Amino acid sequence: MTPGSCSTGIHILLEEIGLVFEAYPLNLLAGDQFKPAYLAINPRGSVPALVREDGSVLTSYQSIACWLAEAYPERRLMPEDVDARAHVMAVMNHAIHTLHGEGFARIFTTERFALDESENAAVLAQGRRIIDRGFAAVDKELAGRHYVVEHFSIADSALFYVEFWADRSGIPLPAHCRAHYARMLERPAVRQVLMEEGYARVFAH
Ligand SMILES: N[C@@H](CCC(=O)N[C@@H](CS)C(=O)NCC(=O)O)C(=O)O
Repeated sequence: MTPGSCSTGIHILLEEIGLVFEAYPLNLLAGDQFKPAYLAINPRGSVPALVREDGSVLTSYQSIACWLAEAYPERRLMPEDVDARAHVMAVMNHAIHTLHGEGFARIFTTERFALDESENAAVLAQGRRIIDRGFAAVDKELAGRHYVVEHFSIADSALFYVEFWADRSGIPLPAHCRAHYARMLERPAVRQVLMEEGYARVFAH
């Protein structure tokens, strides 16, 4: 895991379930994810990765989240209803692929998208457009709801980490996303994770 990264969403799920686990922080800016010791765990060189008790490894947000939901069904991280499950997958993938992978990735790792420095401003603007449109789309789906579906699910922790990035980056969230973010910040597991990851000040506002 890396504090304040997408692994924060998985960290929240682990705390919501109440699992006992050890966290190994990676410094992404220093390139820890490309060191052989980590590539041996996750050849894709990204966080999150989860090493299970039998030593087997799960990588990628979605696979870890889905496995946790299946392995600890009593926690109801996935709804039973088939349509609600499909909606959870749709919103989770939207947060991870569109908002994170296409939007925030352009803000945080501009150099990976720009052919040279002259394109930086255009890439940043494109990232911001994708983020604004992406949140506007989720906002409609959140209208009249406390969470993505009737109760907290694996989609909410994914949506939370991109809302958290918006907050940290000064990107205004539309009303329903803002309310969802505030609701998430009230959850004890979310507060605990942010404290552990060094973001106690988030509660100041
Ligand atoms: N789609 C991936 C996204 C993972 C990802 O992009 N993680 C970022 C941190 S938020 C990362 O490890 N970046 C390191 C790098 O790209 O060098 C997933 O589902 O896990």
